[in-house]
Amino acid sequence: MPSPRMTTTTRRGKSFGRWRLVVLAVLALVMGLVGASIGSGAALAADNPFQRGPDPTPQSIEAERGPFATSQMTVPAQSGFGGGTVYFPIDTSQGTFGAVAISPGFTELQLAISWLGPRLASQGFVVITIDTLGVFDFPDARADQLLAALDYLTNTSSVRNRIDRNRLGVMGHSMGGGASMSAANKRPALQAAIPLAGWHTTKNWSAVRVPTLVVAAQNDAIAPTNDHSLPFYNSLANTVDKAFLELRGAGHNQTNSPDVTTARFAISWLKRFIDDDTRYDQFLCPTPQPNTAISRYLSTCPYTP
Ligand code: 9J3
Repeated sequence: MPSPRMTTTTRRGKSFGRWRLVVLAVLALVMGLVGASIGSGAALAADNPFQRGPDPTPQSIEAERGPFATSQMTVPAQSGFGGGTVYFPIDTSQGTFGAVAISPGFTELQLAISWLGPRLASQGFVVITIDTLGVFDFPDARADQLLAALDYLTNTSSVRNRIDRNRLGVMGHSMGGGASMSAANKRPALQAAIPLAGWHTTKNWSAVRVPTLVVAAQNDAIAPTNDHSLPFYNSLANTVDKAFLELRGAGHNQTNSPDVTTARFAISWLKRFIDDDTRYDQFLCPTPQPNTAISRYLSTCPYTP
């Protein structure tokens, strides 16, 4: 015969079991709602506050223009760099954008890299293509000028409020590419560096911590791949997110006019590392195979989460 104490215990047990059922039902309902909202694009966008623009496709990263309408303005020569052109998305409804400064090479003016201005800005970046103080400036001087251009963009320019000062990158052609390596070395807070047919007397960039995409030209007689881009890439630590893209059949000046392969990978790299936008991982990893446009590709895929 059950003791009163056991009866009480049983009653409390039943009572607790009922409450537990209610609690579990409510929990299941809440988790179901949370799960449904995680599955929606809106919640994913909110998960990464830096994501800009619609889901990318192979067509969207190769297109002459991305989803953002852009405007541009001329910057007169400054104390730290020779002036340039700023290309920026007109839309201010999505928050700030990352920014990229781009330097031309030895004897070149910004015209050599101008095509990248609207091409990258229309994907959701503020871009400044610069002239250097002197067309004969060497890479380390160009590096200081890339950094001065970023400081101008974020501190002084009329588009400064459109820019997230913590999400900046550098690019450049030839000595401007060497400058990109040097700038990454000087300013580890940069989020991306992309030298194009880079040229620098320094081959050891093992101190660089900035995610770096090294773009080389297969038939480069001015900055031969094996003397510049490949040693740059190999010297970067394996713990750094990095890639090496060699453009098949290309000469030193391939990237001085619109190049779809360069655009495809540069856009993906800037999106992935300046915007932390993992929607672009699909274009970077697994390591792309050689094809009609790519003679060699090396990477440290998969990249840091
Ligand atoms: O910026 C470049 O095109 C590098 C050219 C070059 O060979 O410079 C040698 C002094």
